[in-house]
Amino acid sequence: MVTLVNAQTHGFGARINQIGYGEQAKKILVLKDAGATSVEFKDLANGKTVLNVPLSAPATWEYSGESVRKADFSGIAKKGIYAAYVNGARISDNIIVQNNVYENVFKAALKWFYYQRASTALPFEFAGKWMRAAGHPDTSVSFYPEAEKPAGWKISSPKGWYDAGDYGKYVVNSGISVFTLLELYEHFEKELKKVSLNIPESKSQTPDILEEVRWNLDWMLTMQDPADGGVYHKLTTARFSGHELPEGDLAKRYVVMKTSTAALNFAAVMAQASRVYKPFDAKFSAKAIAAAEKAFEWATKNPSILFKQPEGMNTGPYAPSDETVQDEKLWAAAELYISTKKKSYENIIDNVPFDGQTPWWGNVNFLAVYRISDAKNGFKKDLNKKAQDTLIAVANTLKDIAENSAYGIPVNKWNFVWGSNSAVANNGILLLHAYYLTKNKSYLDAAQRALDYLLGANPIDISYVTGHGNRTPMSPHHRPSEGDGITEPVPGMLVGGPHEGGQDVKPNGRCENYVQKGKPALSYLDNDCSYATNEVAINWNSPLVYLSGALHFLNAK
Ligand code: G3I
Ligand code: 9MR
Repeated sequence: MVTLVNAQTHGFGARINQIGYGEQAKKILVLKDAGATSVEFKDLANGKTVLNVPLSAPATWEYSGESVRKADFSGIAKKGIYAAYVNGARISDNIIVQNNVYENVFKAALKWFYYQRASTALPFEFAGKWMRAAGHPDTSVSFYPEAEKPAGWKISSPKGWYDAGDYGKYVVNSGISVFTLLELYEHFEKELKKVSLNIPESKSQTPDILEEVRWNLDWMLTMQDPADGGVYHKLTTARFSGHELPEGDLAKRYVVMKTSTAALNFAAVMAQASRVYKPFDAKFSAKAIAAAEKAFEWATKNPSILFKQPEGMNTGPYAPSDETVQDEKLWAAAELYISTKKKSYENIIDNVPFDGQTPWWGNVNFLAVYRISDAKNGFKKDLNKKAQDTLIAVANTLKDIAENSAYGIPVNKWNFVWGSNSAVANNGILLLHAYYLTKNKSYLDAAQRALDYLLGANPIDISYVTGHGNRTPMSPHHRPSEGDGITEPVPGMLVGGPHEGGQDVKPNGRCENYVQKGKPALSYLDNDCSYATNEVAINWNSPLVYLSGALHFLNAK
């Protein structure tokens, strides 16, 4: 009788999805090349060999420099726990095959947004041992720099999610983060109506995912100036705080300049929210679309106000160097057209090209492609066709990489930036959109490989999600996890992931130099000093929620 092996402090060598696989999922094992040419899989319940498959010829993965071989064990399609062997020696952790295997990691990733709530205590009943006192009421927020406003100028801007490992609240990053969570609801409404997160609002008639997102939407609404519809870019302290808990961070907080990017991200998600929340709160729905149109109008009058960090402030900019607002304008116009059917919004889309960049906070063009490519949104046939062609063209590039690269992961060289794990997750979401459009399982299989990478099939041999996997990040750059005196970090957080920018490596600084030049996939450090590879963020967790949630629901179909 083979003893079931529990999680080891070290892996067995094979790179697999440490959470497991749905029964019909594509299953790929990656192994550093040591000459083996085949792999045996055993059912750990009875020690019987269930599959023997060949290993591919060795190939070098350009992002880690490793020479590896792949084995496709999709032939194992029966619920169970398995392990892989080469020449009789075990080479893999437990391989779990079961259709609901992603339920826990999906719910933990989504519940994490509750742990990010500002302006409220998180009681034990809902937060367990990561309970904490309230911080940042944000009911009396100044303007930065104060000299630009009348003496005593204040606004009340409570609630919202802390952006990341810091306590700032940022409208631009809220854009793609809120979109992604609400789009998951739009795509799996029936399933999500049954998902309880054990949050204070769980007893309401509104689905928990919508209750959680509402916490941030309510805050976003307070960031709009009722006088002119403009939207403040962020709400933060002047400088990043120390590593105390929210209750201990008492520095003055400010809103700063209105920007075109904030207004357009705001307009897009408020237009989306007006549709999604209408069956549950018609008043909020009406408020959201009015706010959306007002913000879009402000941005039309103020088309190129880009964020500029004020003197003396060092918190997040969310303003890439190559900033344009063309992508935000396209996305906002698309959402507003779907909500209002006003031709004026659709006409804007006629003149804005679709680009092929997978969406991130600095380029949301592809969010418009998702919308316009979906025939049920009612865009003109030529726009719908152009968007579908763009979606399939980019998806084919990613699918080709997943099918033919050494590790078989849909990732490009330019994805290895700060927050690279979110780029992989967003590549997976793009592939799922192509699957929805074509029903071609090869896109689903490629999306599976994106989740496999995040959950263990990577050169670091860890699951990048705290508390979910056999080996996971233990020291993320996340102030509540650093300051709460609890060894285990808050669970369900996707860390930023490897890249070779090394922005957190300073001479005599706390971060050892973890960068391996030319090997971005190896340039990662599980240490809270590394905000460039080991922080957490709402725009990183939201695509993890989408990818793990969608595959969870699709596995059940
Ligand atoms: O767009 C360029 C690309 O063209 C170029 O090839 C690439 C490599 O040089 O750089 C790209 O710009 C990078 C940009 O992210 C987009 O990837 C910048 O170098 C990089 O500095 C920038 O990092 C951002 C970081 O803040 C610093 O501003 C991250 O995306 C962003 O996620 C992160 O966000 C922070 C918030 O400011 C504060 N809260 C925590 C949060 C997560 O760390
Ligand atoms: O904690 C901050 C993190 O959220 C940001 O992503 C990062 C880069 O902007 O900055 C972190 O704050 C550090 C600051 O930049 C430099 N002094 C140390 C701060 C805490 O690590």
